[in-house]
Amino acid sequence: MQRLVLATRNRHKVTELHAILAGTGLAVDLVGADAYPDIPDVKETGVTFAENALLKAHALARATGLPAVADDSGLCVDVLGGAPGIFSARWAGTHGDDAANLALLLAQLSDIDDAHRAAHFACAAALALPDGTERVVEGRLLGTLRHTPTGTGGFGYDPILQPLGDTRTCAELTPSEKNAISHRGEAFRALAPVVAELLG
Ligand code: ITT
Repeated sequence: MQRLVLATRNRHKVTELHAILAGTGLAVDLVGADAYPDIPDVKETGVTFAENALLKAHALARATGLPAVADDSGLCVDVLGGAPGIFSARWAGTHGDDAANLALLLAQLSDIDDAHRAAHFACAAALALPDGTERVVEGRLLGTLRHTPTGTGGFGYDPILQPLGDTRTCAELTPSEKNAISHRGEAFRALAPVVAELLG
């Protein structure tokens, strides 16, 4: 089975992507970047989700000699002009401090009423081959932001993003409910046929 390396050390993402790609019927052996501990982290110097996803995928494909997939994702808040956006993972200063990121965002939006709390999760998913071939696709999950965190599932900003048409937050959805509508689900379901075409 073709091995595909996934350019993330975020274990939540590895779990989500296993489930999403399994659901597409794509037969690949998906391994996280943790399987290659000597490979240095890539600086995310891009200014869009797509640029960063491609940077991460190319770096891993070059380093491993294997096809690599990467995603870059984040929360985009309308009233903040799309922020935190590509800075979502380190909005409060420390990369991956989900609790601090969420608390800072809620404090910034404390005076904003429900009519102006539209936001979306965005995800760019990239495939890079060792020969430099690249593809990138995107997905979104539209919603509104709650005033207080609710739910214990998921990660990151899930406890405050309520998807359009639902009364629950993403942190109250089951993993399969979230994958069915999520930005990452949409992006990776779009990437699956591209992977099948280029590696098939
Ligand atoms: P890698 O770079 O190692 O993949 P990361 O967590 O840093 O892991 P990103 O750079 O893509 O990933 O940053 C995404 C941030 O955006 C993440 O830390 C969350 O704060 C937020 N985010 C992305 N997708 C999310 C989701 O499905 N639910 C909640 N928050 C999400």
